[in-house]
Amino acid sequence: MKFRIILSMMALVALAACNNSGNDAAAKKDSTTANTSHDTMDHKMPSVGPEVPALPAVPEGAKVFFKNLKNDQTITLPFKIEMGAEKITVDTAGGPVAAGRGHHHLLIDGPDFIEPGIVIPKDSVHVHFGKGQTEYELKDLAPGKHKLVLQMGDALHRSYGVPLSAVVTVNVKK
Ligand SMILES: [Cu+2]
Repeated sequence: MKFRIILSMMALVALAACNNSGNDAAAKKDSTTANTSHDTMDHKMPSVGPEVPALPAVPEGAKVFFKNLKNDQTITLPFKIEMGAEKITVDTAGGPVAAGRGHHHLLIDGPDFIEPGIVIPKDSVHVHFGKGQTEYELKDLAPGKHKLVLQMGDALHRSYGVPLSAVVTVNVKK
């Protein structure tokens, strides 16, 4: 009688152990599946539209302009360019995308503007003012005619297009 009880108890323990290991395996499998799908989501996120806020609309009447440059002006280097903005707040880059805010970019001898929503390149002829600067000292430019374009972009460096651009041609004196 005693022996039988012990046997059946052992069987129960074995069963329980078996069930437990089975649950563990199932749990492991579940978490693996969850991790995999999470990873996949993470990888997909940057390219998925809804995660990136839309380019804010340009406020009515907003504009950017060169405060101290007129078309065909002759300048000597170094020259401190003053960048103006009206009805749009000059902000730093990298923060949340917000309507009515942006930062200046100077395009040297490039296009007249950058298509709205396009991320402005960053190199020696596409200067970003992501700290919210409104002045820039122009130093290295060969003598002669050059096109300077002011282009405002949002926190993600996406161009606001024609409405927030300004073009001047300057003549750098020898
Ligand atoms: Cu920028």
